[in-house]
Amino acid sequence: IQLPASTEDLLEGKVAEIKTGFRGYEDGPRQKLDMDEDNRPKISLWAILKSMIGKDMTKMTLPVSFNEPTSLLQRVAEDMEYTDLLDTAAARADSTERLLYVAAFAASEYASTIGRVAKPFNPLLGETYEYARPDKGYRFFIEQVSHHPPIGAAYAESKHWDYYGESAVNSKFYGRSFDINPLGTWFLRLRPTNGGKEEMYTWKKVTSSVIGIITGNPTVDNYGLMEIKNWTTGETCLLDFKARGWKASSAYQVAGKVLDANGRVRWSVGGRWNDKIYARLTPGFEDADLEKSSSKHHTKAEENKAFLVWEAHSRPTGIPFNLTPFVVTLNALPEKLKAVVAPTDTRLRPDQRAMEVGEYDFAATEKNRVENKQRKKRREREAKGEEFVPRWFEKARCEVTGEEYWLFNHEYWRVRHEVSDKGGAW
Ligand code: CLR
Repeated sequence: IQLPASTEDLLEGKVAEIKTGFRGYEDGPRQKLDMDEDNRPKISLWAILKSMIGKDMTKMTLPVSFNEPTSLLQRVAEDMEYTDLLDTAAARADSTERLLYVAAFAASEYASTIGRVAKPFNPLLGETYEYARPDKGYRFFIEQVSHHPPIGAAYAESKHWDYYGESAVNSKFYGRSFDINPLGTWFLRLRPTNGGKEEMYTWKKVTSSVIGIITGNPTVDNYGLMEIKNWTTGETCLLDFKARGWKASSAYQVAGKVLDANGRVRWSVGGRWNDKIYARLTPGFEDADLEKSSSKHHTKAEENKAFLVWEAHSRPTGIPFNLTPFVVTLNALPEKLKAVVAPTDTRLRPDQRAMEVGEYDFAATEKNRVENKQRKKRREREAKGEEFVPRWFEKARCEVTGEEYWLFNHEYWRVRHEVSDKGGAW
C-alpha cells in the first residue's frame, strides 16, 4: 500500500528532527566500563534493613555500597532496550498482532531486573537524562519533575512511535520483602507503516519486589496483572506476571491473551519474562503450555504452532554491579557528547561517576554534598514562597484516556541543537 504523500512527508520531517539529537553520539554505544570488578564490601542486606521495617525507600539512608552506578532516570531509559519490538509492531498489518508486539515490549523491560539488588541514585530535582541511538533511530529524554514524591517525566520518539509517561513509585519494606509499586501510566503512539491511522496504547507497570532478604539470598521478582490497551481499536492484552512460588519452576512465569474488541481471544501469550515470550493464534487454547508446544516434537497443526515473539539478550557474567550490556551504554560520556549534553544530565553527577569507577568513599561524600546543596536550594525556594517549575514538561490531560500526564514541550532537543550550533553555553 502506498502512503498518502502528506503522511510520508510528515514522518520524514519527524525523522529529520529526531536526527538532530544524534549529535554527540557519533562514537557509538560504550562496550565496557572502565573497571573490571566492583569489589564492593559484601554486607548483609538484612543486617542493614532490619531496623527499617515499614519504611519507604525515600526514607532509608543506606551506605553507598548498596547503590549501583545508575540513576532512577536511567532505569527508566532501560525500557528502551527492546524498541525493536515497537518497530516490528508498527510493521504488522493486523492490529491484534501489533498489540502482541507492544505487549511483548511492555514485558521486555523486566529481564534486566535480574541480579540487580542495588539502589539506583535518586535523581536531583530538575536532573535530566538523554539517550539517543542513531543505529536504532530513536531518542529518549527524562526530567525529574518532583522530589517529594519522586517523579520522572519521560518522552521517547522514533519514526513510527512515541513512548511517554511518568515514573513514580510507592515503595515499602515489609520485612520479608521490599515492594516497589509503579503508579504512572505509560503511553504509546504507534504509526503503522502501512499508513493506517495512528494508534494509542496505554499500560501500567507491575510490582517489583526484592525477596529472599532474610535468608540472605536477595533476588528481584516482578508480579501482578498488566493490561495493555489499544484505545484506537478497543483491543486489549492481559498479561499475568506470576509471583514466584516455592518451586524454582514457578519463577519468571508470564501468561496472558490478546482479546479483540468483542473480548474474543485471538492470541495466547506465555513464557518467562527473563528469557522468552511466545504466542499462538488459537482461540480456546489459552491455558496450554506454550513453551512445551513450541518444541520440535509437537504434533499440533501448523496454525497452532507457538512462535517466538521476544527473546532476552544474553547476560555475560562478570560485568561489575551485574549490569547488562545495554545498561553499560547508559552512563557513557564521550568527549563529543560532553560538548552538547545539558549541564543537568545524570552523566555529569560526580557521585555516580565516582561509584562507576569504584571510588566508593568519594562517591559517598559527593552524594552528601549534592544532596545538601539540593536541600539548601529547596529552603531558599520556600523562603521566597516559590515553587519548582519543571523546565521541559508540564501537566496536561490526555484527550483519549482522560488521565493527567506530563506533556513534553519538545524544547529540550531544539535548545540543545541551538546551543551546540553556536558552541555556546546552556
Ligand atoms: C521498575 C520499573 C519502573 C521504574 C522503577 C523504579 C524503581 C526501581 C524499579 C523500577 C526496579 C527495582 C528497583 C527500584 C528502586 C529500588 C529497587 C531498582 C526500575 C531495587 C531492586 C531495590 C534494592 C534494595 C535496596 C534496599 C538495596 O518503571
